[in-house]
Amino acid sequence: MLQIEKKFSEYFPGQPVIITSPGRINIIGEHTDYNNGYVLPAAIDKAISVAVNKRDDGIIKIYSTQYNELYESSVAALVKSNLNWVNYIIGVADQLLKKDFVITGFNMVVDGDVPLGAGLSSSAAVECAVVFALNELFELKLDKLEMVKLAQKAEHEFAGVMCGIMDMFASMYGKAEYAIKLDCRSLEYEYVPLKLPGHKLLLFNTNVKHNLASSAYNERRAQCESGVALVAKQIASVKSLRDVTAQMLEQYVLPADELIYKRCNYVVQENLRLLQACENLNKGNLWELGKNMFDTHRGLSEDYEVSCKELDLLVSLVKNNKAVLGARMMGGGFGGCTLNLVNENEIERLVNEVGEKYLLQTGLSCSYYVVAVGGGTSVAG
Ligand code: GAF
Repeated sequence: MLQIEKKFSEYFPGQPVIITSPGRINIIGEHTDYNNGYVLPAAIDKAISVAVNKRDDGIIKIYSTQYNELYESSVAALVKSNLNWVNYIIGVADQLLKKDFVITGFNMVVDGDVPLGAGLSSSAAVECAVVFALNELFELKLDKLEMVKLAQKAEHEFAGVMCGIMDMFASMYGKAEYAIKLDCRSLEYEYVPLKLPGHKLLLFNTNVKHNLASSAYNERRAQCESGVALVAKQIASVKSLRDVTAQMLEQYVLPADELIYKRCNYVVQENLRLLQACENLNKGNLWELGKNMFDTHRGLSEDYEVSCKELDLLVSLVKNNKAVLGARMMGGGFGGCTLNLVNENEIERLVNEVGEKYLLQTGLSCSYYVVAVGGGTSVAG
């Protein structure tokens, strides 16, 4: 019996279905998803699981093993909870109800090993697990893309972060050993083999999450939209930064607003960089791929300004290390993890060295994880 099944039987009667949904990394393509650009995420071998069965009395009961808290509400009276973790779950139920699906109540246990607040999308993993579970339980017949969109909307409305589609897409569509090259404009995607002979992807967790994260995220999104509006005044066919070139930015945005120019130029360059990075990955040019990652970090830190001193420190500590091909902050920013492409024989030495220096300079210890790329949301077992 799985651990989560045992927990479920302590709290609820009956047999549950169990769904697991992974966290994600992103090789490159940061802050491009809500600008209709490209991303290159992959699902990881750390996941959120939910065990769930149906009730017929209109009641929802949820127990979180990570928080050791029990939540209860009636389906008819779902409102935002002051238990933050709950909102990612009932936000999904709320979206289903808004689409007129009938949810008669459920019992649920949530568990998982995606580190929370580490920028590995534990929230998207929860949302995908829940929408997948409720789809199974109530036979809603939603396809994967519908579930992804619904999970994203739940995050917008119940968590208040105007996130793009990347995290949910990666969690739902993940495939072992592959990254997903997703075009966020057309939603066409392609699995790209993540062949890194002799190398591994290593995450360093700053173990900080600055408060600014969600307000700054929404602000960056608005700044990109302002840039698009400035270009669209001149070229009506422009709908997003995906339709904008560096030259258009220089011509129409730079004279009007330097800060907006900096933000938009980062996004335009990042899309180009992702295409180069995919080519480098396909050709096995790992040093070049690593260089793309360092360039992305510079852009995120200096132009998009979503990094923080802890992330910058972790990148600078590995920058001239021969064992590290590339490193960058990953995800929304203001904390969480850096992603490092490293020589697999040097990992132990590297983590000791970086850990010591990070502690010395910040007073914090950093955790690390060697990432394996796993499959997407599915029924467990
Ligand atoms: C967060 C968001 F949820 C994603 O949609 C994406 O924008 C990412 O930040 C930055 O690339 O993870």
